[in-house]
Amino acid sequence: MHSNGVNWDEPTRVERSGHDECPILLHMENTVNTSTLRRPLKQLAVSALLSLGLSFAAHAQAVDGEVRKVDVDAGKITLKHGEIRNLDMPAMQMAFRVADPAFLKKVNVGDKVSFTADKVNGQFTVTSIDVKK
Ligand SMILES: [Cu+2]
Repeated sequence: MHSNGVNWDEPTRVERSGHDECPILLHMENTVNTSTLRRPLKQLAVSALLSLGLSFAAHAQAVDGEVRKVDVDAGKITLKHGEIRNLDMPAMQMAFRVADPAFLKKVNVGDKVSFTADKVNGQFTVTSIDVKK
């Protein structure tokens, strides 16, 4: 299941062998288990939102985080983050892809950030990020 179900590519493995192994595996399991249970609910929620004329993107909630690593070559950022409710993810440290490579230019290791994340093509992806003053 780990090799087929979820697309963790090679750069991620380097991270996992370091310090992130348990948390990432933990929330991979969570994601697999809850996605089948929650699908009907999500579809209901989507139709409800659409019928109200609200944007579907509005469900991604801003999350506090701290930048731990920026990997421009791999297009990844490692964040220590708080709970991400829209991904059913507890607080942890992990690597994300980024929706826009420009995100990696505007943050530095140690920055406190506010970001949104979603699952894009099966991969946890930062969809917006801002450094907190
Ligand atoms: Cu996480």
